[in-house]
Amino acid sequence: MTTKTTKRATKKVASSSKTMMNKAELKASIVKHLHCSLGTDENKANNHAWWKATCASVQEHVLEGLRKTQKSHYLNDTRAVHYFSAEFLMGRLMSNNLHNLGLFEQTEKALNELGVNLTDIMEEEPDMALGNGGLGRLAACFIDSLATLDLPAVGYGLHYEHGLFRQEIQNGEQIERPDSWRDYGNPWEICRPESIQDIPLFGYVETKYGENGRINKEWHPGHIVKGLPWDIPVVGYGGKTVNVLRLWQSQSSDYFNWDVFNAGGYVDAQTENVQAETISKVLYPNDETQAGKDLRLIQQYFFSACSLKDIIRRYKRAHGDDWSRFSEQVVIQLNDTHPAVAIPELMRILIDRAELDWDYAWSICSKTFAYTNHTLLPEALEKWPARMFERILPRHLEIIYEINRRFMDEVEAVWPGNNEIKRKLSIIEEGPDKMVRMGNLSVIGSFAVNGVAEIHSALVKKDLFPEFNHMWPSKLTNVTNGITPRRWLKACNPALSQLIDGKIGQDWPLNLDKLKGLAEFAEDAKFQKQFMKIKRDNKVQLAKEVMALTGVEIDPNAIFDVQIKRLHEYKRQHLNLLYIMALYRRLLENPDYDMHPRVFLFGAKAAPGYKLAKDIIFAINKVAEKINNDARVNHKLKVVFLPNYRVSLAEKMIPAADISEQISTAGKEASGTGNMKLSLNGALTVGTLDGANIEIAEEVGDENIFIFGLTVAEVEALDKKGYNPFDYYDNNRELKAVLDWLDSDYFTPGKPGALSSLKRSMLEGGDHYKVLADFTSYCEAQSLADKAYKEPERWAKMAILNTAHMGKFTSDRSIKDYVERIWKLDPCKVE
Ligand code: GPQ
Repeated sequence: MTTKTTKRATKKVASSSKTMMNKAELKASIVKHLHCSLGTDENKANNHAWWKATCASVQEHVLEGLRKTQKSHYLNDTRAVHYFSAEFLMGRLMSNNLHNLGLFEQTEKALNELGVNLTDIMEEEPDMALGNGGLGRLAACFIDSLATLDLPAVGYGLHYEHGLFRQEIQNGEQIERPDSWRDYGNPWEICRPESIQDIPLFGYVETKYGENGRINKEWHPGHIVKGLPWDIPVVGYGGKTVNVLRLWQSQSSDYFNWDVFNAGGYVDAQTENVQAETISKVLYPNDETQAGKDLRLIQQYFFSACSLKDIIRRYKRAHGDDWSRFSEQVVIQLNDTHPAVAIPELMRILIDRAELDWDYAWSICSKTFAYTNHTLLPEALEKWPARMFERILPRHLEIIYEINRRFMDEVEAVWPGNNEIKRKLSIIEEGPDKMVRMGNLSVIGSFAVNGVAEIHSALVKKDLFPEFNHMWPSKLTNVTNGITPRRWLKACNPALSQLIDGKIGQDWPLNLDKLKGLAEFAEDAKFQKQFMKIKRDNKVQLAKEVMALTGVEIDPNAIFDVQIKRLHEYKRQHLNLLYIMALYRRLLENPDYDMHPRVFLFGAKAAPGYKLAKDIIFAINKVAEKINNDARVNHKLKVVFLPNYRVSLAEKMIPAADISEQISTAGKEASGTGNMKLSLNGALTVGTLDGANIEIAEEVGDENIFIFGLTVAEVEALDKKGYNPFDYYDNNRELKAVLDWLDSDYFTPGKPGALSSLKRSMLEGGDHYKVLADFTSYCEAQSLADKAYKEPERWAKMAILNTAHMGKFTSDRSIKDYVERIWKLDPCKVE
């Protein structure tokens, strides 16, 4: 049975490359680009030139696919989803594009014959790091799946000149350096000056009384900035549909309205004079905190307004001024609240420009938008001071007030006379400084709202938006996140992919449920050996990388225990650190302490202004330094902090991981997606019952995952009762000892107290994230993991079953859920 599938799949994958280019043609094309696009030749070319020439050659196919796709979508007048996101964490594109076009092996061979190594030249590509973490990477996985499933879709975002900062570690501390990903050009993107948009900002609103009693509002903007689109083609797996990620760059338009200035529209010309080019200069490196900066709101408005104009231009080309079909053709997904200002912007266009009446405009608008919530953390829920909003977007604030006024009438109808509920649901937060709540605006202005994992969506309904859920019971829903198996297994773990191909056929990247077929080999000794040999080879590879990056030698026979994600207290890297310190103590007290050697690997960036997060990075590095240089223990224990964690580094770490740390406080991690990537690559999770961990546990079975810690309900109960971290500190000798250790100068010789802020946050600070409460249970789970690793067959079986049961977490499934529950889209095949 399996051979049959293999054959069919081989045919499918091969056919896409056959219609493209054979090896000889590829060689000729790459050399042609080396000569004609780069002006160099085979003797002189370095890896960078080869990389660029290869990109140019691949891009020929990509653009052909793009042209055909756009034509198809146009001719079929398709309904399309427009994914609005302030972040797209794309990483590198070469390997992905080659795999999706079915050209990877051919290209590898062609280059080989030219004396060039594909793996080496792929290292030349800078990551497109236009995002912070999970939210941005989710957007990237989603556009991969949308193209793969032949769904008409456009990703819309910002063309940041500088992506997420490059992290250096100096003396254990994080130093931020600018990320200049485009310094030497980006061979994948296409500039589209023909689609430039003008975006107004600032100024004032004039009220005009028209004929037939209609009151018209006219916004006299103070500035206009230009939005220049850059298109990044997004190649679906199989290479048929090529969608577009359209990113806007801001440019000065030299438009300055003297009229407005003279009319007193400027309160303070100085503060309003935002330099146009700065709008798309930098990505805000705050993950899940709200930066109260003018520029951030301007960025959000800028890309939302550019994108809406772009959508409307395309719609009008087919439907003229007939707005009746707009929401049939257009659905806009708001990736968190960052683009929520698109809601009043569409209302403004419909009322002020198209002169529709309010009710009609609102009926269109509220059928167009859908909103994804990615967090329950109160500090991440965006709010803008109304005064600032008014200064930057005066007309939009008026519209928001009107949306709110009408909405308050609806609330009144449901809860007559209940001012408390009104206060809570209002888009405007009352107080000395009125605030605009973007979350409430998003829920009110959208026809669907989703959380990103079952538990998260349940908590969105129960705790975050219970009244909205009461008013519109079917509006709130769940779509569990997913990851693209093309990048996160096929491309990043080629050896494992080939092993899987040989067992179950080659079509699992499109049908991830097929991985279930591996389960029958979970106890097969030969398969276990092959599976674990690949894991070991990947670990050898990573060990080399670790040596090159940090100079630390690690043993591939040790357990590779990996925690990779943004640095945040709720993600609890410091819980991991306390456990490492506890192991260190145990080994010092008892050199024969029984444990399998373990290497703890971290990758994490901290928001530059997040002091404690940076302190945690410092502490990890200082503890690592001490342990790695302590001959008494370092045959059993090593700690590595890999600098500048990013997509391309994740692609090297994930295939080599044995243990996946997913240890957030229950209720705090909306979903997590790294958890899925690691498990897919055969790492076992040590995790809490939080976010998608819960669904991972359901899929792999309790016996193939190490669950520990308080549940959401237990966290709630503890909070209710009153949580006191000293209860744990005073009653656990080991915990007390490691916490006190942080106060000494053991890890920071001559500088006692250099790590004390961690301890303080977990004691006097109240231990907001319950690190101490979960410590004992975490240690127990880790011991169980250690014990399991000492039984190689059992471990191999568990690892295989993790890979086998990740089918649910393909982003193709997430996208199908969105299509079915929210977007109602039809695929459009491209011939
Ligand atoms: N997430 Cl609000 C981010 O990466 N950045 C953010 O600003 C917010 C959420 C993450 C979230 O923490 C993860 O649990 C999710 O898996 C991820 O979004 C994608 O939904």
